Amino acid sequence: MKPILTILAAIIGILCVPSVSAVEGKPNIVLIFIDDMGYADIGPFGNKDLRTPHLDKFAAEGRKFTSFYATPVCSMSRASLMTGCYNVRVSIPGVLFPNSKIGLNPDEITLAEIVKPKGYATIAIGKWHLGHHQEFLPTKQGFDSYFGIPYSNDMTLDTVNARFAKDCVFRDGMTEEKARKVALNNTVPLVRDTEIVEYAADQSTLTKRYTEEAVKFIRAHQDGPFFVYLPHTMIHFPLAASSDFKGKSTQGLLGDAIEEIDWSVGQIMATLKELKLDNNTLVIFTSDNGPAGRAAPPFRGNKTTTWEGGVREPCIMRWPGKIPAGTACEQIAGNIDMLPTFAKLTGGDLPKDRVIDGRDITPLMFDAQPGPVRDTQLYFAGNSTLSAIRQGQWKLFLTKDQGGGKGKAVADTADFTLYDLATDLGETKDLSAEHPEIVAKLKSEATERDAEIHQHQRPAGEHRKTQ
Ligand SMILES: [Ca+2]
Repeated sequence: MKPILTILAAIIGILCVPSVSAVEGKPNIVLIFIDDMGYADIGPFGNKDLRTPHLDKFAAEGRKFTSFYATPVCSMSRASLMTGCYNVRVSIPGVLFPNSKIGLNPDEITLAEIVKPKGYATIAIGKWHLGHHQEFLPTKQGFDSYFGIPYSNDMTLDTVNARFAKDCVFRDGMTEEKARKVALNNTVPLVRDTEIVEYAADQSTLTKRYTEEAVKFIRAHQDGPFFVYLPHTMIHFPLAASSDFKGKSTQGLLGDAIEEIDWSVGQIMATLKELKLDNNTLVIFTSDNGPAGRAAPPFRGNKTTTWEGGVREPCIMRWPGKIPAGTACEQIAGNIDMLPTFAKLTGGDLPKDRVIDGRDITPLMFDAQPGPVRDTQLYFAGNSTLSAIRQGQWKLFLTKDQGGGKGKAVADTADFTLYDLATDLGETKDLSAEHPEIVAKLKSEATERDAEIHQHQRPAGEHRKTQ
């Protein structure tokens, strides 16, 4: 009798276990997205010179992703992150500028629009870079509010379309009249929701102010659920740090800015802990592309390139009790997977009327020894040419120029180069001559996938009028 009772009890037990979401509710999500941070810029990914104690702790309490992909430059990376699609599919080029007439199409479904119908409070704080015109701003893409700069911090003002708030703070002798006359580089507007509240933005205090804004939002929405998207302006050039950090690191302003980012992470973690939100909050930390003008060891290349150094990013995820602490995952993943993953975590609906390229990577987050979720990564260059493809350990370059700006697909298979990322992370040894069958297979796969994306390409949003 006893074994039967035990089995019956086990079956009843299984039937009575409520679903994860019913037990824990919907998790809060904080997504910290750094600009131009390289793989080895922080302690958990090999930096020995800078002090990143909060990120070190973050990694010790969470899981590192060592094959986490973005794209070579800014806007295309944010397009992938927000839509779960390759940038080419949603027609967002490498980088948008203050004179760009396009933005992410308002018809695209963003991360915020996945979670919002599920009751999430949403905010975007930092660099948007998916269209600066009114109709493309974060508040038109599912975010309840926005505070930040609309594009990169080395850019300037759209002098025609700038919309200043009544109480806009003009700094350094600037006036609205002057601002509209001359567009100066490295002077960018600071926007709240849809209006400019400070011009030119004081960049030295942006990391600090973004952090304060995030902490304030978390406190105000502690009953949850909430989604904080925090795409920092740093560490894109021109570098800046507040007086508390300036001159304090061993690597100049770059190190100062990185150490201030680490402080920012610490502030957010401390707030979650204080409010006892730790166990119900997923925190993700990653970057939009490789480092600018610097190396990204152990990889080859950096920002703008499709070498691993340009696109493989540091990434850490932490959710105590859910994500195994102090672990690493080497399976292919990337910011393109966030949308389906967020849908899974929040009970959100994935759009059914369009193709989504990313995959739900929750198994990579939660399983002890996860197998691959997707085995293929496409590497689009800044000019939207398909530059390379990775399947498993093999990466095939389809262009001669990995710089990203000028690379045109080469027609002749003899020009392709093949690297084994399992044994050659630095992409030093071309093995195409040794493995013609792998070259042929990957070429065929890349051609097919590239054609499918172009066939099901969706338009960018077009700015039609001066507002
Ligand atoms: Ca960037």
